[in-house]
Amino acid sequence: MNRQLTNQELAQTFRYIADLLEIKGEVIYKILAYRKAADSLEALSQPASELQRSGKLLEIPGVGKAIAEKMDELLSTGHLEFLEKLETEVPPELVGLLQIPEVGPKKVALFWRQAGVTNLQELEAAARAGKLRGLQGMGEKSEAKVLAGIEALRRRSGRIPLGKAWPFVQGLLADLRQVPGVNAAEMAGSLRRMRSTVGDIDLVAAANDSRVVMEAFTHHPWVRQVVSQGDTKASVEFEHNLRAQLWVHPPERFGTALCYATGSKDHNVRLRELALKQGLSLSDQAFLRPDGSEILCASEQEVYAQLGLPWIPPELREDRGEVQAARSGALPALLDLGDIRAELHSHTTWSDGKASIETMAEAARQRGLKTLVISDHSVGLGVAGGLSVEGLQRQRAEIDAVQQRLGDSILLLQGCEVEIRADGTLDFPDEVLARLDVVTASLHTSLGQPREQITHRLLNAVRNRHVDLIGHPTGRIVGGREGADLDMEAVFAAAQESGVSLEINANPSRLDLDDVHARRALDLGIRLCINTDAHSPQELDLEFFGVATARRAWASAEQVINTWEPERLVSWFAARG
Ligand code: DGT
Ligand code: CA
Ligand code: ZN
Repeated sequence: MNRQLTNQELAQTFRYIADLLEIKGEVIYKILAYRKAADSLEALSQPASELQRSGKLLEIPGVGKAIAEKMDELLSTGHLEFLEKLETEVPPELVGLLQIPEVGPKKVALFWRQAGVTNLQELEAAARAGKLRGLQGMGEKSEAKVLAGIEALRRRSGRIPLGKAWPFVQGLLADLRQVPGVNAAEMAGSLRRMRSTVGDIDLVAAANDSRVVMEAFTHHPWVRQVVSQGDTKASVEFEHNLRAQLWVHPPERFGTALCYATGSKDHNVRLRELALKQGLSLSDQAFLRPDGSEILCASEQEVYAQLGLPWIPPELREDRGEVQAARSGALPALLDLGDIRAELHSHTTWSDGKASIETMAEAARQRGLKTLVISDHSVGLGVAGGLSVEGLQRQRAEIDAVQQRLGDSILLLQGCEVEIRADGTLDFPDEVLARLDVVTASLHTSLGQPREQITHRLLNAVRNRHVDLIGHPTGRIVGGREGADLDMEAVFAAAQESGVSLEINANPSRLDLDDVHARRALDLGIRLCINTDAHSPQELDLEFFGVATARRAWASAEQVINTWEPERLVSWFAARG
């Protein structure tokens, strides 16, 4: 694989080295140097490979001679001798143990050196056999804690957030596409359907000789373990329990294979029912006529056409009425990322954002946006350095100045992400809200309040006539905490009445509203907005995940206010007061 490593991949490698060194017991400043280099790589606006070509790796902040040499070797050869040697000294799977709550590098080293533990299974076995309690500084209690931590880790890593799986798979697919003889390689399964979490990763490749692809896949440098390997299907495991399977089929059958592997299972069942009605059989292996001859479908379009259907976008394939809609020509005209014209929720250095108003505005403009709402936190969210009333006034002056410099290439509006306090009041009085162009109200604190109380609290914000948007309405964190215990039907009813727009927060760790709530809101005629809540220029790219969630909710462009031109947005906000 001679694809250039990305900054992200280099950073991952350096973090991994730092973890191994820490378990090994290396001096701390070396460990910190690798982590610092990883941070710098992630913040770099230019690919490290470009800096390498111009001999400028040392210009990366925090990168000294030793690390620059390693970067150079990684970028040139894809390998690192130092790391390969280190992996023979410290068992690589020990790094995974650092994920266990309250288990740090010192403990891992102890389990390794004194109990011979080299991976999670062995640690669990040792703990269950009572072999940890006798180790230095350990006792029965701390042994039990390790077991509880392992269980917590298992629960947590059951499903992988979309935001982790998606970028990971882009690298994997790019590598597979470079394998000689590979015609196409695509993601399938829940990942292609853009579910907020995925159980495992499904991939489909088209190639006449499957062996070469299988070999490349099972020997990919990220693979930790090959779980199974057959002629047309292989299954592997990466770090952090991430599993992937790859199906390989000849190009003329790629459409059938991709369609099957994309699922969902229930969608496939519907398709098979339709096939049966026509005397056809549709399975993971092939699409067959009654006489047993095969219908070859190179593309998914051909599969659907055989069944008398238009192609159905993967995000809809959940058996939520899409097959029926396809049959009656009633599939929605789904929103596309290209329809998005505005970002209505972003942060700057005026609160906890990382970039200035001007940098954010420039980044938004470069991404083709025509409206950017600057919506820093209000003072109530102390941890985020929120704005006071006086701060808002000074910020308005800076927004005006940046607007002047940028001319009419992009419209900047002053918003504010106003705290909904624990007692349900908003952080600012109405006359302050009235002066803002856009008001977003969000819950960030006391999310554990009982249902009636927290619902009432949110309803107060929904019904305030100055509030335009409700940010990440439930407060859920994907793979983390559940949303607040809200009576969503009451929230929707109030939103319907007040005309407020509910957000799909596009950050993949939120995706809030989720697809099901968003669809319900749309059915009730509530307008949605899809916002990145960007705290840096790069985060503006997260819109993609929000749009995917909206597509899963059957959203059309018209139903999402971010598709509107500046004039229409301005008059809509103005009309709301
Ligand atoms: P996940 O991984 O739990 O997030 O969900 P999926 O949808 O990726 O499901 P997975 O990985 O078990 O299987 C991938 C695809 O393979 C699935 O979307 C449809 C297809 N598939 C798997 N098992 C069956 C089955 O028993 N019947 C049918 N018709 N299709 C199946
Ligand atoms: Ca899957
Ligand atoms: Zn925000």
